[in-house]
Amino acid sequence: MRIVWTVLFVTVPVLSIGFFVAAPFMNWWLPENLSTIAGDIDRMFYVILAITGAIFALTQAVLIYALVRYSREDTKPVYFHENNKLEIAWSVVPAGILVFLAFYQLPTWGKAKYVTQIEGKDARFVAMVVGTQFDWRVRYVGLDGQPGKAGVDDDGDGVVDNWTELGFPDTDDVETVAELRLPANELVIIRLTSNDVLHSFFVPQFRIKQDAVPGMMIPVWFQATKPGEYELVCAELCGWGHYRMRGKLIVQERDKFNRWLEQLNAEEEAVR
Ligand SMILES: [Cu+2]
Repeated sequence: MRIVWTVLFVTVPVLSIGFFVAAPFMNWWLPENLSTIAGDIDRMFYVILAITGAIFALTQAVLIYALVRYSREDTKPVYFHENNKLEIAWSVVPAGILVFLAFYQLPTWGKAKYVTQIEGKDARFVAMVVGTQFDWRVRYVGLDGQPGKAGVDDDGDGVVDNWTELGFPDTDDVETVAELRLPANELVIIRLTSNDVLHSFFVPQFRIKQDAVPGMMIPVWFQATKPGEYELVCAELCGWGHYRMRGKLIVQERDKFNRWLEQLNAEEEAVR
């Protein structure tokens, strides 16, 4: 029996480390890095992985040393209570690491989340994305580049519609479901909200994950670096149909994107 447990306990860590080492070569590691922010996020990930990895290796080494050194049957255990030096050390060292990480991540967090980062930059508002049980509804600014008909009070409430309200009034804007198209190599802004419960807008290749919150219009910006078709998923358990709340994110060159927008506008115009 002893041998079974020994083999089991040795196999698990050996396999874990084996898979970890093999992962980058087998394409099981991080998805391709396809936005301008992704490099910063990955750097954070690797710094944290290095710290936790080093601590893991150290604690395992101490554990194995103790197992081997004190497993002889003639060793007598020693019991003692409190060890101030040890307790101070294992409180101060992790606290120091956490404080370091808190400051180290600030520039990346700021770049990804603070609106001041894109003020004055050529960032274009492309679409509003509404999480709905269980779909992503996307509404693009139309050919005029403005939400709603530029300067028109779409819903008659005395305010020029700027999409701060939900609802889909009749405008030159176009809509899609479960498909978000964006131009490549441009800093784009989408506004994210939800119709019902919390959802989370997640595009692994762009390292973008942002909650969609009912009643809030949250700006999300990024610059996609490669045209292609990617998966857009909901990363928040939002109800029974959560599993099917996935969409396509299609990144295209600007002229192709504009042509698609024109075509969709013509199609939607025909049924208005
Ligand atoms: Cu969802």
